[in-house]
Amino acid sequence: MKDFKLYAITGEQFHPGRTMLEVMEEAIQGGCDIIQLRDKKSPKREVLAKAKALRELTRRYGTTFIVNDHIDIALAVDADGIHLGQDDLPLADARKIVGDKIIGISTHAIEEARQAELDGADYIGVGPIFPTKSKEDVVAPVTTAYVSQVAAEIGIPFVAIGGIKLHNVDQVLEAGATRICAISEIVGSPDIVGTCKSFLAKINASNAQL
Ligand code: TZP
Ligand code: MG
Repeated sequence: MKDFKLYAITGEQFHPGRTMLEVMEEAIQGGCDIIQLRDKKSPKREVLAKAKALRELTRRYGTTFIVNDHIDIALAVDADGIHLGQDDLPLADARKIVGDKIIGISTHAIEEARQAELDGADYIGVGPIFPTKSKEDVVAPVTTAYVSQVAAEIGIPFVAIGGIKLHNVDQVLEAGATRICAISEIVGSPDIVGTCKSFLAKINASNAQL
């Protein structure tokens, strides 16, 4: 897959009064190189409509587009990939369906990271690093110690997620992350472009030291 540094996920509850499309377009303009549609509440047809619109937007900008949970929707709109959790379809079965599309897997412990790499995941999510209100099925924060473990051991790309803000991202980067994912800090920002640029400046500065 094309490498990436800043990964934004939709979270419509964080921007009342603004449309998802305008918010995600600003995230792209700020430099996010992956956009994920994550909608666990809407009826499937509405998720499909959002996926179609986001596919159109991301195509226009050449931005990678990932759909959370719904493999069928990802295929229907020709998304670049899917993101799956530990309770979704197993990777080997998902791979049979999506072929060479990107498959990302959420992991919360090193055993899950090792398994995802073994099974052929294209990237893994590592989190939640810090407490977060953006995820309903609350998992205890994995802390930056898990980031360091993954950085030391895992060969495929990984992205840190969960409670990451401009004020705490340096800790995550210092622990070994080179890619950052956020929902609320990006889509809930009054200055999305500025927030993304600040994230990228920190990521780039940290990665330049490697
Ligand atoms: N997976 C692990 S933490 C999380 C997801 C989807 C939510 C991240 O949201 P935020 O607002 O950046 O904490
Ligand atoms: Mg899922």
